[in-house]
Amino acid sequence: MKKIGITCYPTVGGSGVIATELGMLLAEQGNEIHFITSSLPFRLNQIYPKIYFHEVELNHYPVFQHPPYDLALASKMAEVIDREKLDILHVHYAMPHAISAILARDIAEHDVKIVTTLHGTDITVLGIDHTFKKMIKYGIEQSDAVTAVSKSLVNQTKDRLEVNKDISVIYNFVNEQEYFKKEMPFIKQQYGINPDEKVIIHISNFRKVKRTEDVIQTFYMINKQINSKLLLVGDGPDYSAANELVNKLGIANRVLFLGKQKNISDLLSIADLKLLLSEKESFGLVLLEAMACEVPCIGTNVGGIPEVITHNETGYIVELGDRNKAAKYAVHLLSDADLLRKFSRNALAHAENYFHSEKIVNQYSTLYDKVLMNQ
Ligand code: GMT
Repeated sequence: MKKIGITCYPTVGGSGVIATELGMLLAEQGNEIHFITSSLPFRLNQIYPKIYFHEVELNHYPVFQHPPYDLALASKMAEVIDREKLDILHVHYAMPHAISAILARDIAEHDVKIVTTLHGTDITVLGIDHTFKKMIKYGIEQSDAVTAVSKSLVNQTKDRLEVNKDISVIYNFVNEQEYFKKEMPFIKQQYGINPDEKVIIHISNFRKVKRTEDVIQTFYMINKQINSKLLLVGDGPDYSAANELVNKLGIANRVLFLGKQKNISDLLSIADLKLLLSEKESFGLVLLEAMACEVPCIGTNVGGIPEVITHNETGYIVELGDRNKAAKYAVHLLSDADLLRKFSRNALAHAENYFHSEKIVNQYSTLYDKVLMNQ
């Protein structure tokens, strides 16, 4: 049994989900888990006997223009390391979590090992910002072990930050108890989707990097040939621009803006195809969620996406911005029932074979053992 601290952005997309699910599965294996976060991770919505939550409180002192989150986090981490005698502190995101963890390790009296997982945005966005480049490099090099969620992210980290550190690839996973295809014909009905209409889905935080415009323009072309509906799930900065574009193209009766949703696997269960046409994506957890629900995916040849989608087997890969090709592949797949069934089966099999939660959690456990043996 190990005592493991976990820090993540509890409410932020895939990285928060992975960190929380990992904590829950490690607890099921008998480990004691201590979440050190600014709020309760959103998936921790019931009592788990081996899981503890330590809230990082931000006090607003009049002398500070901004409350110092990173320092409050480091201080809470040091307190929990010493009181709970943590063996491992696993932080998600180098910036700022690894930096806070390193400071906490220096402050604490108890010996703790730091494992950092890179999820992408800190390298692909912050890593090119010179203000933070050295800081992120420091966070990575001073960690006891570092993982990244795809090979592509390892290469980008090494190229952009010139880090002198082994970085292991540990892919993302989904909770298979939650992500599986369910029979949900009534959901189609509730949304006014006819049984013979194909459903295409896009799920994201509608940041610029997600290229929502490409998704809508691709759907516009698909819809000319296939009787279909587009579900847009999530919310973010480009949401209203997406709405305007849909109206401009005259397809408002074909596109459903669903905003943020909780039961993503229910929505995936009525989908035939998923589109993720991002310009930056270190993994694309939503692709794996789709595959686990038997939904083939079309994604761009960007970051870790080609490590998740196998071209021509579980979906298709297109060059960034190539909406014509994406639409062509989609029409080809959606108009051939046998091919669609085959791709759906392949998608599930691929998710199970390469990204099964048990396999991935064991990889993290093995890494923790290795780090602890080196002390
Ligand atoms: O993509 C985002 O904006 C959210 C961000 C996050 O913190 O969840 O996603 C990053 O981590 C995910 C989990 O590992 C990956 O699936 C996403 O691809 C990655 N996003 C980017 O690299 C842009």
